[in-house]
Amino acid sequence: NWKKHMLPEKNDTDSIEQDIVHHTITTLCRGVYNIDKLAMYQATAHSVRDRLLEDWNCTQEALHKENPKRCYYMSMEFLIGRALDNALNCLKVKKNYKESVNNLGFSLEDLLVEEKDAALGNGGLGRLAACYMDSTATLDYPTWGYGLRYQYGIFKQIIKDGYQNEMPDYWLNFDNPWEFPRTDIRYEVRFHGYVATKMNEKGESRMSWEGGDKVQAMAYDVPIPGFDTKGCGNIRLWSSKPLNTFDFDSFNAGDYERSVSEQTNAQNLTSVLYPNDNHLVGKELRLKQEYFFVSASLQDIIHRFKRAKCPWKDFPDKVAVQMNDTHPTLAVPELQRILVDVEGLEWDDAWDIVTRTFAFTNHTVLPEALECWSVPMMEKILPRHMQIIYDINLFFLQKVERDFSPDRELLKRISIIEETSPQQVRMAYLAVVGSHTVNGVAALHSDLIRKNLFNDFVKYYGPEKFINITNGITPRRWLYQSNPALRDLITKTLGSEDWATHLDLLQGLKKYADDAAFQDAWADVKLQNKKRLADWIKTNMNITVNPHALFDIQVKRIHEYKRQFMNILSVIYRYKSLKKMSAEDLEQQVPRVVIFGGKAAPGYYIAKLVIKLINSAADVINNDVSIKDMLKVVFIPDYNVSLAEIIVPASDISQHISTAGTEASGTSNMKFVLNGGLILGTVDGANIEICEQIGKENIFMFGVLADAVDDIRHNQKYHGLFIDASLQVVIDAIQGGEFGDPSVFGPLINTLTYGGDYYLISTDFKSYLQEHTVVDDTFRDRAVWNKKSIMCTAGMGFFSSDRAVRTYAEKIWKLKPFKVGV
Ligand code: 26M
Repeated sequence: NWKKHMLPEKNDTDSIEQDIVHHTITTLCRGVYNIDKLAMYQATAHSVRDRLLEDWNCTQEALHKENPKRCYYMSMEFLIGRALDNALNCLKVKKNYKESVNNLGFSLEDLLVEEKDAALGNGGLGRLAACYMDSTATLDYPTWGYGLRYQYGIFKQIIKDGYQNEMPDYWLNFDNPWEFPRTDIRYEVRFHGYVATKMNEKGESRMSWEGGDKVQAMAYDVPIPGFDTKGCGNIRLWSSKPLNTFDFDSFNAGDYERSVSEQTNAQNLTSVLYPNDNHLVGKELRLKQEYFFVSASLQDIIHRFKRAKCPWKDFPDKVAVQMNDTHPTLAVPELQRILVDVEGLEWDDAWDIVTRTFAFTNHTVLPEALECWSVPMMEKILPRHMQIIYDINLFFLQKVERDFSPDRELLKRISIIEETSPQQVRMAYLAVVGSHTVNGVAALHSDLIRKNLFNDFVKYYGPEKFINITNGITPRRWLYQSNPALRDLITKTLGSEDWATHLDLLQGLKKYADDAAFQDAWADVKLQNKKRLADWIKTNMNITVNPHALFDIQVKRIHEYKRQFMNILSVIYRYKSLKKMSAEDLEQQVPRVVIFGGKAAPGYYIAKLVIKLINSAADVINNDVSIKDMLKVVFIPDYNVSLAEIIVPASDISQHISTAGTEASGTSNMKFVLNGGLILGTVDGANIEICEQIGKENIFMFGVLADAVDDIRHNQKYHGLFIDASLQVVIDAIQGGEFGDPSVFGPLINTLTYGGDYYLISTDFKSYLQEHTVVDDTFRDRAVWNKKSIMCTAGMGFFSSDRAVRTYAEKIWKLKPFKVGV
């Protein structure tokens, strides 16, 4: 009888309108005559989610029946952004929704911006996870994401007096139509306690983790629509809740307040996303979050596995787990613990299952970002896991010694435990030992981790275990959705929108690259997008920028290795040069708008000073009439996914200028080029592969190569640095107070002059300035520029996250698509 009531939703405009009105009255309990934009957004979102849920249920039911191998993408971060526009595009109902919403007296564009970003991530790593979920759904891979449902996402950045201030992002203030609380899916997670010995059913002696404090993990599901498929993916996010047991001891002691406050503590576990990108601060609460996440996810995976009644040895044939960096690495000792202590398997059999299940992606080589946890802290919070990690390490080192080399130095280097005081657990090493495959995220990065970070492991395991899978981005959000004008031009030119799921088809644009009419249409799209951004800047910041100027954009987390400092130094150099020019010369210049955006970790003092310098320079430059609008500087506050969707399509040049060898991949570089923006970049990360794909004549590259960096650092340390005249001019201007009180910037300038210039700004500055001149000269010839821009987009097929995810599925997960009946 159920079946006959399960009628599919209709997508004609009349039915859509009915549904929206229905949700307004019932779900929102609002009278239709006093409904505002927010309520209208919510009603619309609810009606879209109804349509999504049909696909969700269909997919999950089919998966349940067939029980194919599945992959779980474990990530502490998912930087999803807004969902409504994406869902409308995936379901192919946007046109009708537009009309229906119009008929109800609203504009869809107005409603889309009412949605708050789901900002459960810091930057590249979290956004990558979101792109991969889009692709696995679109390609019908049976993949689920697992993550945490933080109540506070990445902080909101406010610029006050030029400085960054942070405000909490309490994003769940209004109802969130894109999550489904699963009140019935709850698991207990233990902390602290002690280890006891027990007899199991077979009469064998086993360790048992007992006592301590328990909290509950409750599931929230976020449906992930695939583009143009009936299949629908899922991200399961865990929220901590107090266990519904009553602490009678406290109660009897009359300590009611304490028993309530313990409940609050339990809830606080998943309150806040740690706002550090590429930097570890070894906080106890963070370690607890990581274990909470891993424990709940594994219990859920095992629960699902057990339903099929397969033997344990088949676990790796049913389950693949991808660890997004080391943050979920506790899953390795946790699965080992469950198999040995709880399920009664022998150590070696369990370890075989563990190492056939997990794979690990490394996202960084920065030493300060590598997770190391102190042994005493781990012993206190996870006593049994600490024992298991010691055992894993012992057996591993014994094997290395026996099968490979008894060299004490090597054994010390390769040990999971670092012999500092206190001892530290090197999570990256634990992840390598517990995984069957390890990958880096761009060719250079994978080479570097094979050569440096994991060199001993490569020698021991052999090179096959360490592979490269270059990152990718979803063309649905990063072109189809965010750049409608370009999307339509491409679709018209190629004759279909198949490129959105087969990005290599963009190659078809190459034959129009010299076509004058096509170039004009192409340039017109770029101009429209620049106007859209200029309007945003005018409305939100009250700064006027000329859309015909060269838009030069650097938006990403603020970090010394990304060298926003070098960028603003070069801007100041340009400003000083403009000021020296005659009126005639000034007129001949290419006008520039330099746009910055990005958050600094709240405790990152130097990064925050960079933001201050950018804003102080902007103040002076933007108000100096003598340079005739030849230069404008804008720091866009609170850069996030939704702003990126407006900013990315509007670049002429985007900058990806990390010190060679420091940026693992970068993914915004791909987004800009896909949208016809040229790159000014260093020979680093995925820039190198972008260059290979689009041709070196279509990218502006400068700076020393990664393999020169160590020697230069060494030389600078012993012989001092060479500060070239152009850089000295800029330093003098700042120290001379041209951009406000110079003492403010003292510590920042010191990173160059007395700090040894670790990121080699003084080394690269001259070639950077030269390449800027090449950019200007190229921009003067509009036909040449337009052709390059077309060739950029046309060559980006490789960087689709569809390609990346397919590679993971084939090389690591051994996973086949699972198509739901149409
Ligand atoms: C770790 C411990 C405690 C708190 C926070 C962290 C942490 C959080 C995020 C550490 C690193 C984090 O992110 C690293 C990251 O985003 N790496 C970037 O990954 C991208 C996707 O692969 C690459 O494109 C970037 O080059 C890389 O910097």
